[in-house]
Amino acid sequence: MKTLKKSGLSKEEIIQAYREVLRGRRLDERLWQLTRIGKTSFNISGQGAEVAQVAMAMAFEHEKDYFLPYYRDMTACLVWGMTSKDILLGSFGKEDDPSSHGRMMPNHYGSKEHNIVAFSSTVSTQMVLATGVAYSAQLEKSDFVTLTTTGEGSANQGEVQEAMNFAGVKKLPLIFVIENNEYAISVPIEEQYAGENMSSRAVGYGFEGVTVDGNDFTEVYLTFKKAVEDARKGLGPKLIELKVSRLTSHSADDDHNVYRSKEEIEEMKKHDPLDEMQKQLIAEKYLTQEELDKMDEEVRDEINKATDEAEAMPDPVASSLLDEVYAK
Ligand SMILES: Cc1ncc(C[n+]2csc(CCOP(=O)(O)OP(=O)(O)O)c2C)c(N)n1
Ligand SMILES: [Mg+2]
Repeated sequence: MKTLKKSGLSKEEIIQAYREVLRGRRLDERLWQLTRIGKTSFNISGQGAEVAQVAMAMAFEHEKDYFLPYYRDMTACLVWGMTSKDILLGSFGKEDDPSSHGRMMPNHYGSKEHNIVAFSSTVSTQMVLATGVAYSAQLEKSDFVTLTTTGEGSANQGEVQEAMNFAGVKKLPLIFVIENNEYAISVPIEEQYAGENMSSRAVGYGFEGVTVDGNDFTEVYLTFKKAVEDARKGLGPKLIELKVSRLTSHSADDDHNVYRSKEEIEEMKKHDPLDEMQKQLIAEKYLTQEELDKMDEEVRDEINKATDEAEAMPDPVASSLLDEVYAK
């Protein structure tokens, strides 16, 4: 694994990156608690992918670049500008939920303010939409870059091939990401695809693909930084496969102990990216254990406050049902 220092980021930026990783983890833990005590209906989480998502999102200019995420990308959406309260408003299904005003399922992130385009539950359709967004940058001669993500199972949907083919033909400023966590619900990768990896598919569409260890903050950051620079220069799309883990069940509605062995789960937890980044921060003397503990307290306080505030907000009223659904 590369050192954090090799990322070229300042000490402040690296500490901020870790704070985002921690925020993603603690907020997701809160979302699970809320489903378990019956206050919310659903959660699907990115635990195990936080380091990869922070490093990925940090490589973009959030004021102008566009993001079409998928349901596990909460931590990336936080880096892109959404707040813990925004996420909780969606989870509680409140009127002020920026993603859908409480109309959509939780975890379907969107924010007009932050150039995050809300997506469908039909997996991978965001990839086709993303080609449209990226094509508009080219037609309008704007230099914004578009990022879109999906899972490795969903990457086998037909429209992903259509999206990549069109992006390759038009040399769109678009970065495709596959977050490969080795499961599509209960289906392991051996039953999903026969190639050695997923990034090699890019060659068939005329652009470069790479596979990166999602626990390696620096490697992920530098890979995206170069891809974003190239896309902004007009050099076309890239496919980046992030090898991540899924530390939880698929969602709040299943139990992975049914289809994963105890040993497999224990082994995966030994490589929790949050723990690995903490070790790096200490070894490279960015933070002490005491400072890490203090930050944890601060993040927990922030999430407690955001939970109380979001829960106290008004629910949507029936008379507003069709507001925001159709264009005026
Ligand atoms: C077109 C379509 N088929 C099936 C589903 C049901 N579904 C939701 S998530 C999922 C698994 C996706 O696995 P993967 O792409 O690996 O992403 P992960 O959840 O592992 O991040 C499935 C089959 C769906 N939402 N849309
Ligand atoms: Mg998967």
